[in-house]
Amino acid sequence: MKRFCALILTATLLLNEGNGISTTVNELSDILKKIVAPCTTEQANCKNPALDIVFALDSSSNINDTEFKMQKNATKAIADFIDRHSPITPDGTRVGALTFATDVVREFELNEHTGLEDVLGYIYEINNRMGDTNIELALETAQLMFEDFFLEESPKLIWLHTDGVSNLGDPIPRATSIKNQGWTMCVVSIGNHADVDGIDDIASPGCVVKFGSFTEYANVARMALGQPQIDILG
Ligand SMILES: *[C@@H]1O[C@H](CO)[C@@H](O)[C@H](O)[C@H]1NC(C)=O
Ligand SMILES: CC(=O)N[C@H]1CO[C@H](CO)[C@@H](O)[C@@H]1O
Repeated sequence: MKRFCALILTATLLLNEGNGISTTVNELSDILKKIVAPCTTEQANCKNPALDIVFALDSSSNINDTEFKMQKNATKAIADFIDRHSPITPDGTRVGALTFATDVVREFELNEHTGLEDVLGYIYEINNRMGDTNIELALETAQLMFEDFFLEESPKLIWLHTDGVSNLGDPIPRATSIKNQGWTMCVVSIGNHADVDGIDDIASPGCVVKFGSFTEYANVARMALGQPQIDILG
């Protein structure tokens, strides 16, 4: 009980970081559960599906190395959360990752790492780069990553991070076509954005999460997983 109260207190304190309204631990975990574990307790013969997930990490110039590390830490916590509900196995959930700046690097493919530890290790190895914020190309590449190792039966999720508004091309038509295929687009928005509407147009309904900083995102993601907060200095 004491621990539970401490958790609520920390969650409330976290809300005050940054100026916008941040996503809470409960909200983040509800959003993730709805996607990765759609079965409710009332559904007797429901089996949570194996998913295909592509993490898109923003590595544009305005993200420094500390922030990029926090972005990776948060991504690892999200991967861990997903694995608990929908295990990453050779026949189960598959995870790929890309980084985007002016260009895009396919960091690892959906068929490359078939266990949580491997996925976490390879997320850790991803390097920060430099450049603009090309969300359009990130989405196009994520779509290709699904198509190159296509599994009809697995629901698709793009978990895209960005700390800025896309400044190369228009991502909305691509996002719309992805959503029209029945795939889910979630956007993690970091910082205080003028163009919040743009982000809402990219994301699937109800799948925008917002944090004042990458550290806050990492802390909320870890708390959703039931892990202690990280040292801010990392
Ligand atoms: C990185 O950015 C964060 C947030 O803007 C800032 O607090 C931190 O001092 C920066 N770190 C470095 C090493 O520049
Ligand atoms: C930069 C940073 O805070 N890294 C942390 C990420 O999470 C692991 C545990 O999963 C910590 O050990 C790192 O210090």
